[in-house]
Amino acid sequence: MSISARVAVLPQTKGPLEIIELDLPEPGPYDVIVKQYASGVCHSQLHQMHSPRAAPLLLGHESTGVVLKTGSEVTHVKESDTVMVTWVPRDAKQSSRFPNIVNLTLPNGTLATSRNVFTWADIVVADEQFVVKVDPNINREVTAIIGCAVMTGAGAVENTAQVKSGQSVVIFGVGGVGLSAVVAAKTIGANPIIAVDLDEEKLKFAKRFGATHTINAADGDPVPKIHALTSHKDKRNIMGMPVTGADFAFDCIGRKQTMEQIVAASRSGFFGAEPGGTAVLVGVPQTSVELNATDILINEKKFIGSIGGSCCPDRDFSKYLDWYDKGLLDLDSMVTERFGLDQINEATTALDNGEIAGRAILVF
Ligand code: PAD
Ligand code: ZN
Repeated sequence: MSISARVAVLPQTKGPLEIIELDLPEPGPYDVIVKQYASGVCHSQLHQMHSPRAAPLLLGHESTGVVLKTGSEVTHVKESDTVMVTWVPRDAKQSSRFPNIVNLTLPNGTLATSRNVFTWADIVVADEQFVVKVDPNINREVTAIIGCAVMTGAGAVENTAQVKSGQSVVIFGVGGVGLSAVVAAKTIGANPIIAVDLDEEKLKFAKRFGATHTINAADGDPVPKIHALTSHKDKRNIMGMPVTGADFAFDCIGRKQTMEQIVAASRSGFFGAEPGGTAVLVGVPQTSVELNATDILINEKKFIGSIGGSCCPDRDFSKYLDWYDKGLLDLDSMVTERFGLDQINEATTALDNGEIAGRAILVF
């Protein structure tokens, strides 16, 4: 018997998301059908909503749920297992198969597409590579944001940048992703941990998660203030000047201005002894960027990207659940708003207006 689901669909032309009831297809050999407990609302979906599209879109890419049905080739989960749905393959190093991208035929015959998964629905179908088995005793709501926000922010710090204890970090943009970067920096023992945002309330909030200093970029250029907080008086750069700047500067926004600021905020090299700092792009850019090539060259700085926090969900999600259990990752505070599926347009509008202090979730 087919399974009926209520799914948020973004029409191809402008307009709000619509909740459409439809019958899900029978799972293909590698598919899993998941009844959902909760899903996060990520800024990446806003980027998709504001971009032109070739077809109606299915959105959302982090959730918790329980398995209802599996395809014939699925072996790592079975009916009634507790799982998380995410958008990074759970063990890409082991699996040579590229995961299926899920599309659904709407009742009017139109094909609605997803980038890989969709989680803004009460029941979803996803490739098994995007379905991670977790302990059945997890908190079923707030842990939904591990599937993107935590993986992306914490993973950027731990996996991509490999920040070490005592190193200095600055994190631009302390929304769901940036706060998770702050938590990982604190857990690793980075110091100082400087949060930069335009919103004073979000900066205060970031201190609760481990930011040691905050800078409101609405008050002027944050870069000189970052340099003032990160000086290495005994080290010299190529110009013979004392070295200042962060070992790692993370952009969890993706605007042209912040992508340029993370390079300027990174420290120069210790001339002849150690290369310069690393600017890590996490926010999804909507423009290209002009890099100061001389600064990168003479100061031996690096500009790198981090996608999905370079995470391996099968390995990393249980670790983040452990951080939550130990009180290191306070998801109960980080999830600041809850909406029902029928309130999806309210949820996305609130995120767009900067009204979500941490991360919003949909609860089914
Ligand atoms: P969010 O809207 O919750 O947070 C963004 C934060 O940036 C807010 O607190 C804003 O106030 C702040 N901000 C905006 N402009 C500035 C500025 N000029 N200077 C300082 N602060 C500013 O978003 P989110 O945390 O859900 O997502 C953040 C970005 O990360 C977004 O671009 C999203 O698409 C991207 C993302 N990337 C990946 C990846 O794999 N790289 C994964 C998930 C999300
Ligand atoms: Zn996301």
